[in-house]
Amino acid sequence: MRDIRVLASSLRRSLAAAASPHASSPPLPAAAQAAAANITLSLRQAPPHTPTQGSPSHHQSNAAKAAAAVIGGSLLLGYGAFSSSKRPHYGVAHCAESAGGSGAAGGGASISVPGGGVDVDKFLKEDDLIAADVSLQDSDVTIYQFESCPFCRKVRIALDYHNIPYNVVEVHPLAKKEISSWSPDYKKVPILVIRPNTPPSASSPVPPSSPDDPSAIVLKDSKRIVHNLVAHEARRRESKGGLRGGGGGGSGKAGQKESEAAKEEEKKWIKWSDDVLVQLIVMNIYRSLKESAETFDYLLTHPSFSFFEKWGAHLSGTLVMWLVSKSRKKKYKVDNEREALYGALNEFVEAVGRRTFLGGETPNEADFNIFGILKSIEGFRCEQDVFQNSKIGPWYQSMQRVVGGTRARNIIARGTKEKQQAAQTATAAAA
Ligand SMILES: N[C@@H](CCC(=O)N[C@@H](CS)C(=O)NCC(=O)O)C(=O)O
Repeated sequence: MRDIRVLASSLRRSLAAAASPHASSPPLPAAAQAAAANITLSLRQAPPHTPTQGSPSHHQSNAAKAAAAVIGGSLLLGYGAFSSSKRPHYGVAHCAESAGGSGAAGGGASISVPGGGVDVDKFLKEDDLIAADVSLQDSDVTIYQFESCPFCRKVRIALDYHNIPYNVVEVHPLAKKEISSWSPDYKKVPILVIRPNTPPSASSPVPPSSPDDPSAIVLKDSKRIVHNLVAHEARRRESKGGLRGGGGGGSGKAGQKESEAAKEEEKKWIKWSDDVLVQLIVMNIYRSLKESAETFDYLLTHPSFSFFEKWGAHLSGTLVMWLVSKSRKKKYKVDNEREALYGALNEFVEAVGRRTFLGGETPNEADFNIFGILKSIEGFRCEQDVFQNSKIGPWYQSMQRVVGGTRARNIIARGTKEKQQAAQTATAAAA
């Protein structure tokens, strides 16, 4: 019931705002009627048009567009989220990727993972997708992302840790126009585009002209991207005579065995991060309409999108992901999503044991993946709860310390300044 009230008030706010972004509004019923008359199922091709501010037709069509965006978006997204396993491409249903593939679920699976989970080996097969002579610190590196996407944060964390400066392009979760022209077949984020040994473009990054653009290395899927970044940087360090980080293992046969065991352990927890942790995060950050709206609030303050793009995606995303969270709970047989999340994190902490990181003295890929996923809920209610109720704090702080600040050149922090400050204070206090 409370959920319905939150959605109703959110919709009311949106319609009222749509009717009157700057000036006085037409009466709501007229706006709603206009909306009903103008509903189209596609948000993608809203014609660019700039009617004179303040004219009644401007207000009416604004309201109509916003409402059409919400309803049309919800239908599209609902379809995207609940249809077959070939789902996808209606993006606010983001981060709802079902586990699929083969192999046993990863370590510490505190929820049962139907279908065996993600086939990690597939993504970890190649580690040389970035040529050895590429200095990422001197290249033009761009991540195409959604701000609250856990998969995207994994990549940003790996870039930050390795001191690789990068640009961020925020992709609109419905239209995805930022990637659709050059990545027609893969419409998920993150995508990392590297222009080797090229000074970064000063303002807006240049997208590759096509997926096969020979001047760019285009990497897809967070696990593959993190794997290649970590392997590439380790090789570069080694070739300069430095130490290879993570993994553990000494010399000789015993050392080899130890390092094989460490690799297996790392792989197991990478798999767990997608099979278990991401699923639990999705269930938690969208568990009520209020928390679901909080997750999409970044859209409302993001300067890249128009008013309609913001509200259309915010409202439809809030609704659809709330429904997705409910269906995930059922599918994974989770009674209490918060308790399941605390339990899962505690299992990971237990596996880390007396080490600083799962990788030992330095983080390994599993540490990056897990930390990235948790970073995606920064400032959210869920993050505060996690710090207060699980044992993840010390490991999290160690990760924060070694990863350091962001190397993104153009990061747009979430929310208004006041909201960001409040979230930072709350997070610092809780941690
Ligand atoms: N296996 C992919 C999953 C990426 C993914 O599902 N990304 C979501 C955002 S959290 C997405 O782009 N969804 C849009 C869609 O499915 O169309 C990875 O690890 O990168």
